[in-house]
Amino acid sequence: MIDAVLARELLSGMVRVRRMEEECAKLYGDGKIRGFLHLYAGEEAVAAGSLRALRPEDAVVGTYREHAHALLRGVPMTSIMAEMFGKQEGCSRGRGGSMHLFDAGTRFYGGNAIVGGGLPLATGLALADAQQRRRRITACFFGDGAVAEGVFHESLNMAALWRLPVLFCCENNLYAMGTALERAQSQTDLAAKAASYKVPTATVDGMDVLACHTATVQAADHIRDTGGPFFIEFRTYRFRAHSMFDPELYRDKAEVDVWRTRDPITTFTDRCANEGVLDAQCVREIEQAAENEVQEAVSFAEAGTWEDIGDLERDVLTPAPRSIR
Ligand SMILES: Cc1ncc(C[n+]2csc(CCOP(=O)(O)OP(=O)(O)O)c2C)c(N)n1
Ligand SMILES: [Mg+2]
Repeated sequence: MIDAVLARELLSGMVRVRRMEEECAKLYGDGKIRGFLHLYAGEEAVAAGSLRALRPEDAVVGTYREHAHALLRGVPMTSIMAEMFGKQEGCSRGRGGSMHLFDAGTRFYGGNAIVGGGLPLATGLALADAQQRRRRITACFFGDGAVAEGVFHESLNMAALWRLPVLFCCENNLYAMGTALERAQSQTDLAAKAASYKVPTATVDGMDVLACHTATVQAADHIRDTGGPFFIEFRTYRFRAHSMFDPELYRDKAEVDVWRTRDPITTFTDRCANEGVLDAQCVREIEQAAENEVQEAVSFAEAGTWEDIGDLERDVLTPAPRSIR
């Protein structure tokens, strides 16, 4: 029997992310959000299940597909939305946008536009914790595409060799932009790569929020007990295009439709109903609360202010040469 409090939190986490991002897609169409936008629909169970297993003193590092991680880490939806709009009230003061959400207060060390860029950052944060003898974890989220990068191998090797408390969370959604995993990597069992560095691993159904949560609790316990790293491969799928500019020519619609039958929100809702853990009224309350939160976030972002043009070079260490000013 699933614990009712946990079930409610997990479902609420996934619903909040889904609703927020549906609104982002709409706002993108309206020209309110511009630049790059990478949505997480289909993968919500990974962030909702795993982040619930961390403690406030732990740190989190994300990718450019990081709205869910920021939100579920505790960054207010208002400041996330304002950041997407480019307003000063955003968590990165409007200078980062969708790919660069950041909030030191919740130890959310960003969004990162560089594939694999978060891996050495997380390893460095964990090195600092190890040296200071702080028993905390740095959770690092990255995609299957990052596993092909050199920094993945350097970071795993270093974390294993020096026993650093990094939780490597690989979100394997089978594609890196338009490149299918088996077209790019000779070893498609990604946990095997981590194991080759003697990092303990788990491979989890990333569409099952409870499985994601349980695996992360166990991994976090292991890291706290041993001080060393752990690698989890979450097998998941993104329902939408890679970004707002992707015509999706590399996969069949039928494949997406099959995965959509495993939607982590509907499957978990059904399971909770079948087991008598959450009733329809409770689910409606969760949906309504998410809806209210999204509307409040959009109003906050709309009411936000643009940075003054005179501040353009503030915090820029090297001013632009005169010729291009
Ligand atoms: C170092 C680097 N190389 C290439 C790119 C271009 N790029 C952006 S996203 C992406 C795919 C990454 O896929 P994956 O790691 O599986 O993450 P997903 O988008 O599937 O969540 C690539 C190649 C980049 N941003 N950084
Ligand atoms: Mg991927």
